[in-house]
Amino acid sequence: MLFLAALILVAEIAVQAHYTFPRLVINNQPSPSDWLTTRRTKNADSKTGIENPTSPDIRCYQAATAASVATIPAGATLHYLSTQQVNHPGPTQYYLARVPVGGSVKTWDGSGAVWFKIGTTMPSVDGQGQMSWPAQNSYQTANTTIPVSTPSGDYLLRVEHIALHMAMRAGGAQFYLACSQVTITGGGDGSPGPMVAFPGAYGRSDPGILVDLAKIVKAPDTYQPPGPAVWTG
Ligand SMILES: [Cu+2]
Repeated sequence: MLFLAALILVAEIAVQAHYTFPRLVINNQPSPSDWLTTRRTKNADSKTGIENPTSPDIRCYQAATAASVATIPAGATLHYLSTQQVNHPGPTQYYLARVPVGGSVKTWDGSGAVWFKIGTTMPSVDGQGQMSWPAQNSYQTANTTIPVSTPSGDYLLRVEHIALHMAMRAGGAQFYLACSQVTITGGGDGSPGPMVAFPGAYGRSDPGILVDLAKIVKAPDTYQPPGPAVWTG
């Protein structure tokens, strides 16, 4: 009986596999160490996700600011390394928020309606009816691109993966996220938007957060990622 209980516990831990994103990878060049340009998250050790999308933690899940700032050329492709396999089904999304005049990317908290979305992902379903999401089950997040017309300057970059395996009940979706301190160089004169605030962008009952994947698997194009439309530049 004890043996069986231990087996079940091991199975649950193996299935849970929560994750964090401590390293930004820019044009295939990973940051040399964890939490160097990415702000250490409260779940750095526990790996626990956020289940309340209106919590203040939904912005950056931040425990501390980071020592350094990453330089990203506009047009660059990026992703994050993950501490565990990103095994849960769900979208990966990226946001940017420009540091206001007089602020510092090393200290600014990202408050206000200042965030715009630059990337999201959608599911696909194969001939056997198996659903998958970009980068699912790999040790990194899906790629995104910094639009070439993004104005040069200092930004917070926010990555999130939304785990939807429990999302058929309210409060069941899990948010895994982090923010990095970045300087975008060689940018353009685009006008990013629409702008949203975190918290504020998401509600518990948004169609992409309270969602039954058994329905999405029959019509993957109907999935609606939460938050604003992607700004493509
Ligand atoms: Cu998990």
